[in-house]
Amino acid sequence: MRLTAIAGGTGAAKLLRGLAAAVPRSSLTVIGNTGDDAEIWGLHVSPDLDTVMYALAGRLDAARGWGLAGETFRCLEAMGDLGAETWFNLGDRDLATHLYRTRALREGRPLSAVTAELCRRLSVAARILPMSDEPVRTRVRTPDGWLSFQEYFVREKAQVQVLDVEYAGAPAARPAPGVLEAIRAAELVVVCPSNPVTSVGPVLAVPGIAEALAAARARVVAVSPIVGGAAVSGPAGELMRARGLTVSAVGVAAAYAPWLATLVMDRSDAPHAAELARRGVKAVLADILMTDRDREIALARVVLDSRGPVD
Ligand code: FO1
Repeated sequence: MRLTAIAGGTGAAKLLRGLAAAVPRSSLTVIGNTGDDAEIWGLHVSPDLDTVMYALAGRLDAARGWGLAGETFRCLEAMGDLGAETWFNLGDRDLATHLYRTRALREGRPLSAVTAELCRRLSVAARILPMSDEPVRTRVRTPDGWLSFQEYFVREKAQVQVLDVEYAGAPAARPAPGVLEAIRAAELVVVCPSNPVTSVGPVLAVPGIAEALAAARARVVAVSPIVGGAAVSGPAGELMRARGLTVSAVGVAAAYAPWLATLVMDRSDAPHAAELARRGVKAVLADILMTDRDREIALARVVLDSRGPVD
């Protein structure tokens, strides 16, 4: 079965690990968010692409949910000694990925080609595509002005008020090679349990991607990142409010209208099923907290079972 997933970082990585355990890895294409990409110490960092890549390579740090397992931070310490900014924790081995990527980009190679090369080197059999080879940057407006996503999320620990969110560069960006084809050819499209505003939103902001989802012959199934009235992790709630979305399964479905067919959501959200049905979205109830590998696989199976003819 050809499976195409739209993914942010940590939450997506867990579901993708589950899916990769349940289907042949070569049948899985991941369209990754690059709105979080940042330049740190002159290096191009693609946190969501790397989180997914490391997870599928079996090398993701389990406790942090980003970066490499067994990482050290000696270079970060040394950069601090030199007076450089150290709020973004680049690990010593992770640095190799950013050095490799940055050099290749400076040689003029597109991000999609560099990502494919990194995946090959790390023996990742799934295909990971950046949403676009052109820069799209998520920016957050606060009472003190605009911040890049990483300034908001890591430096400010998401503790500042969010007034607005924008995807700078999106109108001029084109989907990376293979993105539209992967959506068209998929037998199932999965929107991972990622932040609808800052992880999936940038992907949908690239002209042509939302249209391809609306025209897809495959059923589009999303997994909710919201349980009750709060995000499973991170600032998704605050960001959804800033975009005028209610913080609930219904708000997630609204973010993905009109192409969402099925929303896999927590059992405790069963009362929202009727409202989703009115909006043409089928609710599937499941245990959506992926606290261990068995639960990742179990949720992946629920997602795979939810495919079928659109009714
Ligand atoms: N997240 C943090 O909360 N603090 C960090 O210092 C941090 C460093 C970092 C380095 C490389 C990388 O690939 C990811 C990193 N992340 C860090 C995660 C990242 O900021 C976010 O999880 C994503 O951008 C949101 O999906």
